[in-house]
Amino acid sequence: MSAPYTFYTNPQSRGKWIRWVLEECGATYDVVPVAYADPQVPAGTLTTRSAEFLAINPMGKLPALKAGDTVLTETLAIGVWLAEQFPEKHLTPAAGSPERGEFYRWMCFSLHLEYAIFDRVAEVPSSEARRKGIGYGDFDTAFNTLRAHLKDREYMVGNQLTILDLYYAMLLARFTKFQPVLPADDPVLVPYMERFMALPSFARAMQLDEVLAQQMGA
Ligand SMILES: N[C@@H](CCC(=O)N[C@@H](CS)C(=O)NCC(=O)O)C(=O)O
Repeated sequence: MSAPYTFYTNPQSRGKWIRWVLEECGATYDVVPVAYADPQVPAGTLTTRSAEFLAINPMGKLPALKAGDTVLTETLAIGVWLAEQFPEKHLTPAAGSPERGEFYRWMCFSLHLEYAIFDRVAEVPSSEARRKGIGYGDFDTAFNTLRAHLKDREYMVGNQLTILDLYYAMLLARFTKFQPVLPADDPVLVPYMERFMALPSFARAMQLDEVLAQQMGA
């Protein structure tokens, strides 16, 4: 019998986080490796520009997840939905609860932070006019808001782990370690992030992606 989830990924993509979520949830899933479109890729390889993959995600972007006839794209949506498929793991606050409202708040905020980071990487200058219109305001205010929120807290929302902690941990890991636009010794963000990277599911997910990278020659 086939697994309930088909996971389209590349180990060098945001799919790394979905792998972590799948492992944290204890999900059973099939993996479909997708190479980035590149003239060097051998003919016949499934890539982000193959018709077969574009039928899954017309954006030609990874990751994607198939569950029965349903296709999900957008990393955060996939991860939150997966968390909801495993209610026994309690990775999302109860629907309608005040914590669920906070969960949505910090979920949307994380997407704005991502673009604050990309703008910083691209050296997009901040200005008062830009700050008024752009969702994250400016880089320093956005990250100081996150720091102030996390300063005396263990978790992003409420008093227990939610899927958002894993999302923020991965986001912060990427931008303190691999594309370092945030300080590697940030006294609030780094200890927060490291708490979740110590989960066994993180090591398992990274190990599985390492094996996949070797198989793909990625
Ligand atoms: N909004 C999408 C972004 C996905 C995305 O940009 N994926 C990158 C890898 S991390 C990708 O597939 N890039 C290949 C391309 O754009 O050709 C999400 O959150 O999943």
